[in-house]
Amino acid sequence: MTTKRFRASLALALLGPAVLLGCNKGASTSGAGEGQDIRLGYLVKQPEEKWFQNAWKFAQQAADQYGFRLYKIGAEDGEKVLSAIDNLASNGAQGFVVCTPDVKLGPAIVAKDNANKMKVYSVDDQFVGPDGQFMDGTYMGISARKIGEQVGQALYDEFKKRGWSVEETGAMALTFDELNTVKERTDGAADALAKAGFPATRIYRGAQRKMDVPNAMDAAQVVLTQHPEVKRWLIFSTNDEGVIGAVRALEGRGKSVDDMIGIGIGGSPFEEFKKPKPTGFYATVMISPRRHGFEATENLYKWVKDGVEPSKDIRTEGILVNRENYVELAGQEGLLD
Ligand code: FCA
Repeated sequence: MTTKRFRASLALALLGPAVLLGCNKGASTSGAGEGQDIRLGYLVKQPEEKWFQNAWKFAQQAADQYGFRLYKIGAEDGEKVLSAIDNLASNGAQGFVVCTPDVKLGPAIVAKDNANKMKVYSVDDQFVGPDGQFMDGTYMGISARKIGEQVGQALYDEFKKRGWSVEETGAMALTFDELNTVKERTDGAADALAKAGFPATRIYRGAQRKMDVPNAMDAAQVVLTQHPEVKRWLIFSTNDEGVIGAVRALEGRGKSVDDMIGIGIGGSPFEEFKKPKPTGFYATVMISPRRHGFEATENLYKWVKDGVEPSKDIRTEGILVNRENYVELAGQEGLLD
């Protein structure tokens, strides 16, 4: 046994009685200082993305409130996730929240947790087993299809409001179908648009390789090159970054705010809303990094400390925000600091 591992085992051994003590006291106790010996991780697949930075911010608030130590780790690929779990174990962590860079890593992550006796709470991207099915485990995700439908309906409403003709309008869907939460979002948006009356045949899909702005720009360029006949665009994607990428690609081709309506998912494009003149980024369905950050970490903390297992599958909701109401609505969520 390495010295590090020995120390980790020692920390766990010392922690045992504290956990039992917490059990006797029940789930509601969280007196200051009680959580001193608890150490948790929060691993994210894309640390440069605002969504994950906000989730970390709120997770840290939970750590400050309950007095546990939080390790925030960027884990962009499989190797980094697995070595991060080993490092957490060496540091005496008892569990972690994770948005995995690849859902197929689920079995490997769970095997490592079991070996290290850590609790794992997956968020956003749900682990998939070797049979292609979701794995049984503790998970908090967004209500992906419903949120996608909100996007599609809002796009249609704005399309009607502007009085655009169907003949000159196309819808661009930038997707990443390998990831279920993302496919559900874009399928939901496409279905809602079609149900509202927009022709499904005028919805054009582009595949992203990664869910960030540069990859969305590339995917958008492909769609735009394939459809030079389209004058005006409705845009939806996996997240805000996807829509911003498409908006920038259209701007690069000389299109203006009057030629596009983009609606994201996330709730972080406030730089777009702050610009003195509106851009093609018309609105976003704001999801809750507070819940995925604070609440998931708080649930994990109580699970470790009191043995209170969280609900296995929590789906969070979204709300549509735009330039007019984001200050109030995002402010209430603590997203403007
Ligand atoms: C996925 C996406 C992120 C965010 C999150 C809730 O992980 O990649 O951008 O939307 O779901």
